[in-house]
Amino acid sequence: MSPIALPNPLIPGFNPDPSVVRVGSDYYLCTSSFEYLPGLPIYHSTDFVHWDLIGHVVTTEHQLASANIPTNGGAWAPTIRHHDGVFYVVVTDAMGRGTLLFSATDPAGKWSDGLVTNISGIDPDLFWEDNGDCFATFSGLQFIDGEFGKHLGIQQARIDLTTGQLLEEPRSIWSGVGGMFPEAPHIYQIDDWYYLFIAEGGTERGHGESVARSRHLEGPYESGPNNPFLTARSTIRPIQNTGHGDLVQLVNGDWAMVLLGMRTRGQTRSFSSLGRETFATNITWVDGWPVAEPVHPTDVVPAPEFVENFSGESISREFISIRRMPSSVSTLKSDGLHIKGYGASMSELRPAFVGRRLRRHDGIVRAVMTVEGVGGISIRYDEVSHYDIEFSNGKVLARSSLSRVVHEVDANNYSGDQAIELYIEFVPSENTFSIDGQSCDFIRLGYFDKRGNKQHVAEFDGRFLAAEVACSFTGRVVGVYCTEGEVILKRYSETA
Ligand code: 6LW
Repeated sequence: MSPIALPNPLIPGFNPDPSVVRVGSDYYLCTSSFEYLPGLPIYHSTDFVHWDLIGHVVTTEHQLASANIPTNGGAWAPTIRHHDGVFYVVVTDAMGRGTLLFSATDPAGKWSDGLVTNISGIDPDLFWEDNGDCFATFSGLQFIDGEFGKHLGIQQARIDLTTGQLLEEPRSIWSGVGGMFPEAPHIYQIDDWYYLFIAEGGTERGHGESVARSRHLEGPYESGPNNPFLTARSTIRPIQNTGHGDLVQLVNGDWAMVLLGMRTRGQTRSFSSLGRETFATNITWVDGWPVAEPVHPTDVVPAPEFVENFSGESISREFISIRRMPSSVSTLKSDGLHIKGYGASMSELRPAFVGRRLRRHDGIVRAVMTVEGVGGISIRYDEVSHYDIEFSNGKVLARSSLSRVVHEVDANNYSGDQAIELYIEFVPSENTFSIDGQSCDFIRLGYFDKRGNKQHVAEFDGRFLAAEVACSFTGRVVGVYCTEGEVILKRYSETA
């Protein structure tokens, strides 16, 4: 039987550091969310091909140190596991509360508040021995004052899940085959072996996945014969940065690994507009070692489209806000989603913003809104890297935060109480060796005039909003903001 045709990306839009667990015929997958709330999305599938967002681990600001988290910090690299009827997510709240342990009986939520563990490192994993003892395995990258950046290799210790405390001194069990930042460990027991999967080489182009095995959980671990057994480094494959994998046995008995990767455009210097997404690949076993197929893009599931008319009882689960919950800046009423500004612009840490992970490379985001005050659509990586298309006082303005460029045009007699439709459009580059062809895309910002024609206000090079250039670990997030007064958002779409 041939392995199932996996869609790649498996989950488009910024969804790095995936971890997956199968419970019967249900798969649950969790990814990193950094400073965005709700945080730690849980995706569900019954066929491993179609995935629905069913909920989030983090649905209140206090579960993470979200309100004040620096950019790059927040929810990093969760592991999701299921044991004795309980789901666990163990995760680093980087530069925040530390390494946290969440639990729930229903993976859609509600999850616990998060126990603070004494794990000193990142990328924690949980593994249970048959006698019920639980072990935490993690990357010993130190974040504590005075030791910042020191790396103790992959560490392991028994953990008490009721207190979150390690029951012994952690021991170093392996450090990979020499790539920088050995991280993202996961332990599996298969036949008579304990397998340790790790990522190494850094999450950029050198990224890869390595494996070691032992007859004993605590080691010694023997390195696999072909490490890293999965990497795209020094190749021209369209999916780069592959690594940070988590293994799962599918219902049909086959093995697959979910992992992060980046779809890039350009040539030797290429750019990834959406950041690190979730991919998957088939795994086979040769002489007791995993062999991974290189990760190829497939169109098993077409690029998604999204339309929200705000006519339901609640807004789509896909909406996220920055360092706060969407409900703290927006209220759903019969005429649309009301977003209230309080003076914070998109260059500040906690703007009044409600958006989504951008999931398409090409296409257009459109938002119909009334603006009493100042508001618009923003495409952002972080507070330093964003482009905005904004309406206020009868004018439409396009802003590039990076080059401090602002274009402003009269909006053909639109006033605040009339709905205006703003857009941000993505035009992928030709992917050739010409100067333009080496970017990832061009981003056009504008509005629809009263005859329904597009009026471009500005076009910016997309490579400045790409994972290789922006400082943050995330990807593009697009949404509607209000700096002052009130925006009433009536329709929001992301389509071809
Ligand atoms: C994640 C780690 C990593 O914890 O980036 O560089 C962190 N690698 O595995 C955030 O995604």
